[in-house]
Amino acid sequence: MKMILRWFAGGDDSVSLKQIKQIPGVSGICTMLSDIPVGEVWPLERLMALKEEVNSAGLELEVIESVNIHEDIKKGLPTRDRYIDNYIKTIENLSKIGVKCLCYNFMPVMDWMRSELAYPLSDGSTALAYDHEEILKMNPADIADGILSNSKGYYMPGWEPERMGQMGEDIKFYQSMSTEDYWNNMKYFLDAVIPYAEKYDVKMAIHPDDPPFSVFGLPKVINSAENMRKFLSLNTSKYNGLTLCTGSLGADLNNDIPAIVREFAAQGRIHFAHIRNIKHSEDKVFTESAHPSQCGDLDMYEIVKAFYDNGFDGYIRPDHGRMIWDEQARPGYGLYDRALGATYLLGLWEAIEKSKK
Ligand code: DNO
Repeated sequence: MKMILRWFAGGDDSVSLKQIKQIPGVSGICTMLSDIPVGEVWPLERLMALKEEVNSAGLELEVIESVNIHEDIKKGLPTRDRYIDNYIKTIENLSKIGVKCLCYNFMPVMDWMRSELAYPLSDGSTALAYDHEEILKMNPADIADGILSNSKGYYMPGWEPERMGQMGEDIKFYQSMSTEDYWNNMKYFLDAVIPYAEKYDVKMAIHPDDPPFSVFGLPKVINSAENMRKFLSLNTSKYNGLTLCTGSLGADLNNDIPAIVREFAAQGRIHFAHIRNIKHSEDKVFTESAHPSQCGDLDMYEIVKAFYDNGFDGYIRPDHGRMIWDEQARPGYGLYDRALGATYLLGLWEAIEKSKK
């Protein structure tokens, strides 16, 4: 297992590589080139410079999060082949700089979604929060505005402003698409890309839908054990795997996260884990919380143990943190709470490991 942190390249992060290097036990980072338009090839020279920057801070760059998927692929349009070819060229370039794992998602139109980015918690910190009723009262453009205008000027992953103008039309398109067609488009993508992921030794790790239930009638597919089983059976290569995000899946109270981890880790199909905790006040209403079990609904000991017991040898990152100690940073991605999260998760891992000896 390797513990990493998400870092935003190109001067778009309040957190420095030097600070990340000083978190005990963190060996590397995951990042992305957020200025390359979705669907275009990531140039090798840019990737080599990125690797040099990360390595010279004493950190590894073995994970990319994310190379986003062009909507034409998700829609199954004839133009998808051009974007799939570009995706394959990007995988080849990533392999040349030593990337081993590629996190991506297959969510239609919008990536993750929250109703608030700075919800006040009782300890005086703020956190990302979700309230389904609130979301349904807004229209998608308002949600995009809310996220982009509260991002404190940082790029918000998955919410590229240039795509937002298209949102209304895209949503209509997906509302009239059957979920089965959506699965077929996913299989088409996997069957085209996975052989190259194998060839270049880059493990593909899909991120679950966040939230894991439908909003605005959009198809949601990576949201439960049953659907993840279906996803993994679409293409049975080990290179077709999962980013197991505990907070995304945990937003559906029916998901038993330790059981899900046990099942898919034992099959060697989890390549990357995003570990965070959330606290529900009612169904589909939750705030993100600090990582420890006592702060949220998820039992982090059972989750980490499920990874350990099933031989997980991929990457883990503490996921979103609260904003604490007056930090000014990208919502969810400050330094302090994520550093506490990494330390806590590493502590659990060490205790579980030593208890077995
Ligand atoms: C949000 C992240 C997501 C995630 C993508 C993976 O903070 O968890 O944007 O990176 O869904 O493609």
